[in-house]
Amino acid sequence: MASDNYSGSDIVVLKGLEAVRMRPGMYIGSTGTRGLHHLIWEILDNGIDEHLAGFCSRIDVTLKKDGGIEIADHGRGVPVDLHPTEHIPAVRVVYTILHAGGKFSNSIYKVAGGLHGVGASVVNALSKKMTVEVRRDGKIYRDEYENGGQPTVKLENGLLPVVGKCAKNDTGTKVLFYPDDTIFETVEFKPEIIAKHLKESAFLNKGLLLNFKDEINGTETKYYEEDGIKSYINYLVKTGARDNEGFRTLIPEPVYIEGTSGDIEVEVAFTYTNSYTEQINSYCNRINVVDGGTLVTGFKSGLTGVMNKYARELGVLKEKDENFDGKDIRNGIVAIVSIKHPNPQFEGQTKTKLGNNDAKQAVEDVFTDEVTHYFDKNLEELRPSLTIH
Ligand code: 0RA
Repeated sequence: MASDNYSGSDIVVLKGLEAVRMRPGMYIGSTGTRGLHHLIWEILDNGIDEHLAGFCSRIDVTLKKDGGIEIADHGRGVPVDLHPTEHIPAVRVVYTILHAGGKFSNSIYKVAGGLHGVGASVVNALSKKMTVEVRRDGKIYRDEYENGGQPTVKLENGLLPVVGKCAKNDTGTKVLFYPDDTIFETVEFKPEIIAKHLKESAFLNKGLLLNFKDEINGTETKYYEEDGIKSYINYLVKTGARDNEGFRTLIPEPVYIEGTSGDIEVEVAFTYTNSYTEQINSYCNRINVVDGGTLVTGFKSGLTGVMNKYARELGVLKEKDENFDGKDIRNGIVAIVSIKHPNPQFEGQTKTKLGNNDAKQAVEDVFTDEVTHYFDKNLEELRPSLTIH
């Protein structure tokens, strides 16, 4: 009987998950295609956190023939020991208790805003079936849930039974789930949406291998970007092409800089093209902040300052000349600004704008210092580009 599976905290568990099922939009934005795919990103983010913590270099995403989706990371494996206050296995806490995810995140750069980081239990709440398999210490454990997160595995002294053995160094977490078709308008995952997201994730997480197996169409694709956002710039220039030849870049290779200011990590890559527009893509803790905010303001003021400084040093601007306007300096730029912030404040109606004031200063400082180094080292190569066109 199901009642054997329940402990004292189960009422709280079911109430939390029931709240998600009553108002799914509040947790994942929509019950359409976008919300449906958000479920995948939510589980994937946990594996990426494990990569950021330095324990996972590969994640496999598999679209199953029966419409389910499986995300297998090769990290340490979610802990399976007894949770000190919930009295159920820690892994079951992560997948059934609302907002428990954050406590388990091992990254200091938690994804606290917008629709991200709502936790794996939200995915479970919105699934008709979910299986979590953990490999740790040479043992395999499996927990299973149905109808929105109700556990079906009987615990033994509060713990999950061992269902198999594996090599000691074979560790990780594999999550397979089937979205609930009574909640979503459609439960059909779109391979092209998954592929695009994995490609973007590979650019934003250099050194992480993302393997996508589409069993419905019989294809397998690997996404891996050694050079991270620097390669992303080349990709954006190529795909943003106006004609068959694409935009022409005005410098041989994108400029790439990284550095930290306090506990804020900053990465910027940019190039100049012969287009008349500017494109600045910004990310905080890997989330695309499409409306920019303080991190973009910091980048812009850093760029304006550095460019004017060099224009004067190189004599492009004479003493009597006024400084170049920021807008003119950004003409033709393609840039990516990516930061990691321990306490991001996502603002605006859609939570797609960064509000932290310290992010502006951090980006401006790191950018100015690092680009100054970069220019001093590469000035001969860049000199032809620093003249007025
Ligand atoms: C905290 C501690 C440990 C592992 C994880 C979190 C973890 C969570 C997830 C979620 C998806 N995949 C994951 N992989 C790992 C382990 C700490 C230890 O081994 O000492």
